[in-house]
Amino acid sequence: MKNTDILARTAQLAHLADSQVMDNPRVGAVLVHDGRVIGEGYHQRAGEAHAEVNCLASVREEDLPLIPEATLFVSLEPCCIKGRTPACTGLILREKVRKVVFAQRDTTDEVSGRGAAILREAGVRVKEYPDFTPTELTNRNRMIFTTEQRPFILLKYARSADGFLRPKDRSKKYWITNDISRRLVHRWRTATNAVIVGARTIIEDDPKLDSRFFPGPDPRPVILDLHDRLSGREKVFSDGRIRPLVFTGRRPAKMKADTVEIKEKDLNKKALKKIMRKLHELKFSHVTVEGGATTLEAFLSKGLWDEARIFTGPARFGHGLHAPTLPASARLLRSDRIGTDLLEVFQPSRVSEG
Ligand code: AOF
Ligand code: ZN
Repeated sequence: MKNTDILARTAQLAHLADSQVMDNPRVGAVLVHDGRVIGEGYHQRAGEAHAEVNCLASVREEDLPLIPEATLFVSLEPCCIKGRTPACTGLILREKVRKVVFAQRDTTDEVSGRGAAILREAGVRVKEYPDFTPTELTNRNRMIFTTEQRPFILLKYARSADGFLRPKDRSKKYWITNDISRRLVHRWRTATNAVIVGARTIIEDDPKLDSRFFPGPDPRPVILDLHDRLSGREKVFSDGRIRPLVFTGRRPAKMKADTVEIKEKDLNKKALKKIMRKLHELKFSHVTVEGGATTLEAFLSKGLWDEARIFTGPARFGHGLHAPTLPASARLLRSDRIGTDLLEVFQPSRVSEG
């Protein structure tokens, strides 16, 4: 097997990680002895084991003596600093791995090139493939997080067949999408760090904003309550498994949540900047804005979005609250039928890949 074929497997493994890696890169590792894979692993969660650690931990007892004769393939240069976890170079030397093949250099200053140098100085044979860049390793979340100092922003909403977010008569119960779409949304929620909504959505829909219809972690509810309208008795504060984060003008706010004071009374540039700074500080590399109209419009009008997923259900409301419109320059990436619903995925016109 060619080295790049095995690196392709490390990339596949890296790709299994979701946004729980937070600001860390996605990384996969494979240990090969004499053409046979004896270990595999990937980095799953910020602050937890790196790919190399999980890979070496997966080696079966009877294969342990083979480690010094095996080659460790990693999609990223092994780290040489003690971050939230110990340095992988230390582990590699301790386990007496003598051959390492990796694809990309770590972009972290203290690691870039040094991880490889430390291994070489200790007598490990190291081979790099900097030109190996399969799509699984392109990590837009991380790129946006590091270059723009904000998370990747996904917009998600559902509209009626005639373009409304909700009917005029709010007393009537209404539902736009079907159960499969709803489960899909919960699945997406397991792969995002936060679900952002305006206070009005909390008051009118009283959602829990969790991912109970799909196995996986819940996102953190982030609520924009610039007009201090929440009472603290809404479901998201009592039923939720994750403590919400509320941006509010009131301080201290009486609710079971962490609060960030915000003076602006509407979602202008300054307010959005403050919100982004906080999300970046929390190391959120992926967030989802789920509504309502005002909140979605604010992000859209400032061009602050990276992808939009829009459901269109079969119901017609006739009158109501209009769904936001994407700029004419938005590009349709995909369009899928989900039973009675249509799901369309858009990107802003210019998207840098990375
Ligand atoms: C690796 N293997 O699987 C990952 C690496 O704070 P920590 O402990 O997670 O360490 C962060 C550093 O490790 C940083 O340089 C980041 O780019 C790198 N991530 N390194 O050897 C892995 N996820
Ligand atoms: Zn590491």
